[in-house]
Amino acid sequence: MTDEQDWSLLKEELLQAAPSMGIDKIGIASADPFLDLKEILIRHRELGRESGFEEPDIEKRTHPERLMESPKSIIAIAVAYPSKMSSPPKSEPGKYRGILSRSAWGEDYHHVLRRRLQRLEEWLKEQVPDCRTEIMVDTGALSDRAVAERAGIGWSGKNCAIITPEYGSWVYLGEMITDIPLPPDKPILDECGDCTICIDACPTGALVGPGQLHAGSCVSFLTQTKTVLPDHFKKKIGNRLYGCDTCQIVCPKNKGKNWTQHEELRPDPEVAKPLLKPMLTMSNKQFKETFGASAAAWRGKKPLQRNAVIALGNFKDRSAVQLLGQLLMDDPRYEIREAAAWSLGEIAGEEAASWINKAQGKEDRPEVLEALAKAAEKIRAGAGKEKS
Ligand code: B12
Ligand code: SF4
Ligand code: SF4
Repeated sequence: MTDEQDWSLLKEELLQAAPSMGIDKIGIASADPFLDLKEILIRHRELGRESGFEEPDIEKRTHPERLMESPKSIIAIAVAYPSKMSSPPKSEPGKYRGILSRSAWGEDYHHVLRRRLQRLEEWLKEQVPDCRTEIMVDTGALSDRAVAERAGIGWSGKNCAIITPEYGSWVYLGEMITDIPLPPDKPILDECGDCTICIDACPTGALVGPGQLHAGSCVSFLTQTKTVLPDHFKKKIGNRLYGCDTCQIVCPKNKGKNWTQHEELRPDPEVAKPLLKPMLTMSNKQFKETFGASAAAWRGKKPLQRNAVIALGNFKDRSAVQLLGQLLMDDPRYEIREAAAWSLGEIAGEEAASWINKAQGKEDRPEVLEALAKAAEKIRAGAGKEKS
């Protein structure tokens, strides 16, 4: 690398080369510390709004120089993904389906973006052989959104998403820190204006203010937990098996935006909207074969199965009672038995009541015993109402 090199020209060439690398948008951020974000992250933590999935070291999150010696710029990329299925299968009684969020359709975006960034890295090293680079997608220490915002990829919406004028918020983000001093871009204008549609539409009120998420109440987070979910959240999950798209679906900036140019990101409808009942009995092998390539697999089989059990309860699917009853009796995971007890209480009827009764004589986990008692009471109260 020499001082005489023309970095503006290299940037121009980089922008021109990006589409051939499968990158939809590219921008440059300076590698200066993210001091405003630091304040935000400290307050976010103090208010107990973190999800626990973030990098815990706030210094690392906000100081690129902690991640690479003498970084000079950060190349931010965005890759657009589909928001619509071309032929979505329909839920029908006895054949109800769950849904994965769009961010988990197609191949896991971590791999897709990493490949794009590796191509970019190869290209850069051809131009500047001794340059240093560090790639990050989601699991890196930096805030991908703060980098993208600074690099002019999009503005930070009230739904927290980075919204690009071209692709809406249906974009994955990634970045590369480098010691090449590429000239930085400017952030773009925030176009949310007076709109509050996303905040009003959030099913759990998790958007506690513009761009402020209480992660613990966000359905996307809840679907990714492995624990017993409070009953009021079980209702809110609906048939979501992984993630939540509500605050993006309602956003007017996403109207008519559906990006299908990347083949590997297109959904297989049977994976993105799978039948619920077969999920209850799937083996580890079947789980890997069906969901293993998706970003929805990172927490393993249990959360998806728990959410499928809950979805059947939300659909009040009578044809699932036998399967749920068997889970209640035999599944070694108490989180699954707890969800099955809840769902049987929602579905109600004599068959459900009989399974609950049977399980009450066998169960020893307090969480499940509590769910069984509530379900039995719910069914009794419902049956009483029907008679009167
Ligand atoms: C932890 C995490 C989660 C957590 C917490 C999300 C959150 N909003 O904090 C959970 C599990 C809930 C989650 C859910 C989702 N996630 Co997520 N998640 C992350 C992760 C790993 C860290 C995010 C983080 O640090 N949050 C803490 C907050 C405080 O910081 P931040 O969001 O990074 O920074 C912004 C805010 O601070 C905001 N802000 C703060 N104060 C204020 C005030 C105002 C007025 C405004 C306007 C903004 C604002 O400005 C910063 C810059 O935009 C990132 C990857 C990464 N390494 O950055 C992906 C990431 C943010 N997730 C992503 C996605 C796609 C999602 C989901 C849409 C998935 C889904 N369909 O279910 C949902 C969206 C939920 C939502 N409304 O945010 C994408 C976002 C892409 C985009 N276009 O914005 C990322 C960047 C992954 C990626 N590489 O593509 N996620
Ligand atoms: S992802 Fe769903 S639950 Fe989370 S903030 Fe958006 S609408 Fe609310
Ligand atoms: S719904 Fe409205 S307020 Fe929310 S992100 Fe979209 S434009 Fe901004």
